[in-house]
Amino acid sequence: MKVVFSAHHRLHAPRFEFSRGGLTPYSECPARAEGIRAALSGSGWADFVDPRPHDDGALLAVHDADYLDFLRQAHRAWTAGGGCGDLAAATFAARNGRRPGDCVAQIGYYGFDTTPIAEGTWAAARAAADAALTAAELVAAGEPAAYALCRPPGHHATRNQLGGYCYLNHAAVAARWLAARGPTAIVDVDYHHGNGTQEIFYEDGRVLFVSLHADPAWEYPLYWGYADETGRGFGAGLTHNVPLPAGIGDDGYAAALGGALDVVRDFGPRWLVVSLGFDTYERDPLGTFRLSLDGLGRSGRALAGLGLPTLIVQEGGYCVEALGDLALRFLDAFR
Ligand code: OKP
Ligand code: ZN
Repeated sequence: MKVVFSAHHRLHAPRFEFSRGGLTPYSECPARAEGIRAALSGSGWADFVDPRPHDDGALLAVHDADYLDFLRQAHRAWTAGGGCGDLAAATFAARNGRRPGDCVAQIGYYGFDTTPIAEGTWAAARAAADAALTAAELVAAGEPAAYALCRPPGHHATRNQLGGYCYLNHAAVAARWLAARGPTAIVDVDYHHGNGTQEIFYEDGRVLFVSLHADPAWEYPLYWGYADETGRGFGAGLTHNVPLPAGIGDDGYAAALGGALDVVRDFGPRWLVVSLGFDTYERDPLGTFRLSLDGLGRSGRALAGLGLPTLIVQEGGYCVEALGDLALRFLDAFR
């Protein structure tokens, strides 16, 4: 299987996140992608490919130009103004507030939580978007499946806001590119709701968005992901959210995924994009689900069973020592 990976992810290494009223070490760390890369390198079947550089065209089909400009230069402006370390928001723009000029004000305008911008954030996110686009091109050219080992993740990033460790929405950029070549289904199996992806395609009639996730009534991202969010306009009926209870195990999850995949079959897409998170795993430090390694394998087989050309995009998963095994088990189903 083609695996698209860029070492540029290592340039993105924020030191802290704001959590439970204080600073804690950043969970979305470089060791995550390195663990997956190392496991796949030893697999004998992963065929590593460098991302091809793309211009901003495919990004601009998803994100606002002023948001991309902000991401590109924010850390530079922060440092030039005397800031040190990561740039993070402590104040957020009121919904009707103006677009400010200062970088500290802008991160509270271009974000919905305290996700920081580190020195190498833009380079890493840009390389991850290139990885997802390269993998999409491989699938469009006839590969049955391709895996973009993206880091940072992307599914919380909206058209114009960062959040939840995400800056550019790689799955959305690739899905919009594929959707120009035929109807596209996105299945998001990260533990958290993919609010950015949902927002981007909410009125899009060419893209089905189906997400299984922890109930937003008590879990991040907290304000989106309810079952009654179903799309609007051309996209009416093309958003399908399945909030799940804490503690759900392999059998409960498989049943929910089976129902979600029936929705995909009814839509009849030409392409499948999987937003893949391993934070559903029983030992994940952020999650509350109880999926085993075998449960992740079952999810892989169920998704492969759709029989569609498939782009797999890495999102979350924070049990660093298990990520390699989880990726091997899940991806094995697609080759
Ligand atoms: C990203 B992905 C406070 C708790 C909220 C944000 C979780 C982002 C998950 N630190 N943290 O969907 O795996
Ligand atoms: Zn997640």
